[in-house]
Amino acid sequence: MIKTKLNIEQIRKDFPILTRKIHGKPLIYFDSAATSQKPKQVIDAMDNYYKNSNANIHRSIHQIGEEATKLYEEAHEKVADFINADSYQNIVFTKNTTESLNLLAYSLTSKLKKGDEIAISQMEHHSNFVPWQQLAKQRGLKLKFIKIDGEGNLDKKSIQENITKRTKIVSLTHASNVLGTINPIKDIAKIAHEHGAMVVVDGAQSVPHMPVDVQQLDADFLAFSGHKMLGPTGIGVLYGKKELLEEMQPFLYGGEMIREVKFDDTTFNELPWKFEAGTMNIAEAVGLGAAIDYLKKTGMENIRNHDAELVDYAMAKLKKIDWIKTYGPKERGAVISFNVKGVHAHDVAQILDSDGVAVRAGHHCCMPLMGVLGVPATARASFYLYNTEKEVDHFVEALYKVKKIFGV
Ligand code: 7TS
Repeated sequence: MIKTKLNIEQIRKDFPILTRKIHGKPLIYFDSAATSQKPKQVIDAMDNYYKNSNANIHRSIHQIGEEATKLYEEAHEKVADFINADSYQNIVFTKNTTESLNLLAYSLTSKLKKGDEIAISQMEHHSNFVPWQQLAKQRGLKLKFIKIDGEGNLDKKSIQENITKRTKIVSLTHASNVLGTINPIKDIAKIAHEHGAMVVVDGAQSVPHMPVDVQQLDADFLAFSGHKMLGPTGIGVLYGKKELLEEMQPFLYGGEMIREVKFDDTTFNELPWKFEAGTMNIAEAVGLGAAIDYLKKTGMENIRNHDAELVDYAMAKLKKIDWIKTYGPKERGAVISFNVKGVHAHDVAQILDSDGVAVRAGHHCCMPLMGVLGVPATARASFYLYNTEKEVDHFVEALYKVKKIFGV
């Protein structure tokens, strides 16, 4: 039985899209790991910004220019507070997690030399995989993979084996978008730091769903996306320790990121603006700020508990069905990947959709992990604060339609 402290019916009223019908059925949105829905508070904040305060930032003396700058800078402060960073100077706005991780792979290059090692894991999303793989190829570095065990947790022995004196960067997802695994970042960071390596955390699936404290994790960098945490698309975050960000080369050059430009040289702006070249996504930053207000008001512990209760509730039902296989450990975040025996995940997703249930199917941008699991694809239900036990019941009923149609 769901014991959550959240008033879900009240929360649902804040999300206009949840009143939609899909093929004549109420929308059951189980795809928040791909992108979350947006509450009216976020939509209104952006609308209000465009209607009343739209101007470019950091350059205009006029009133609305100052208002826009204040809103944009406040958004950095809200993010800093949300993840317990020291200050807004640790918070770089990017387009998304992918850009944050690419920024790192590009800007950390000067700290790496031939033969250095980067350790990632078998469960990484392509955005925490391909940038390091390509960097390794270009610079003669070695990319190492921490294995997963039979349950879908990082294998302890493999962690020890793959973090050595040669390791310069350990880059891991905090929560897997396929298995739901929540990785012990704090413990791994300790091992990495003892070996002199930097720790990069992909927080795309953790920051939206649980309290994340960069000091407690001792992460050197943390990347995440606004659109998975009730905010708009087009805004992401790179948190970095100040001394590391100070040492790093800018990723993009141009307007706004400079202090002084002469014909023969340029000095760069202070943090975080050194990494924010050109006109940024101002309205999206305002929207992210409003999303953080919403999450804080709701309480990240409450959201984590709600997710966990829904996952447990759904897993208990799915485990009883012998024609369904689920993937990942018991202790997990807000995702359940599964397959219906003998049916392709895309077919499962299509039949669920005809019943109003939106799930994702495919490799979830984790092709190497699919290879390890020995499947081409999975279907995935992912939950968030607006989902209910009743929706899970409906989802399971819809799975029985898949069974009937495919004669499983
Ligand atoms: N890292 C993880 C763990 C993710 O789940 C995702 C997106 C990303 C990075 C990239 O985020 P982006 O905002 O830059 O695209 N994951 C998913 C998913 O599971 N389904 O769609 C996107």
